[in-house]
Amino acid sequence: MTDNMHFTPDLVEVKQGETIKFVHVNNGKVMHEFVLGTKKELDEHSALMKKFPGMEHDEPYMAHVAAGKKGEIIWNFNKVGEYDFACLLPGHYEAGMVGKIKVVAK
Ligand SMILES: [Cu+2]
Repeated sequence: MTDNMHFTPDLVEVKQGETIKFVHVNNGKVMHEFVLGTKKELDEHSALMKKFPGMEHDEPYMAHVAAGKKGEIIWNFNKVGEYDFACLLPGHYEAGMVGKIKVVAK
């Protein structure tokens, strides 16, 4: 994660049934987060965060990573499809801090 609002890589291909450990390294000077979901879920979540900027949120499908720190999520992908991940901090999502996960049949 970087302050130019980018994830590297921003495309991850996974085989159905695989369990992936994502390790997030924040190379920026501000907080970033990694939230997994469908595009629709992320859009809704982003709107909510704009309404309640101070909202505390922490779920198994997200990691908040302070500047210079590391975060981690372990996720099992049991459904074929396309999913997104994004940093939903206000301004970051809009700036394009998103990536894609393609889950393909094995
Ligand atoms: Cu961010």
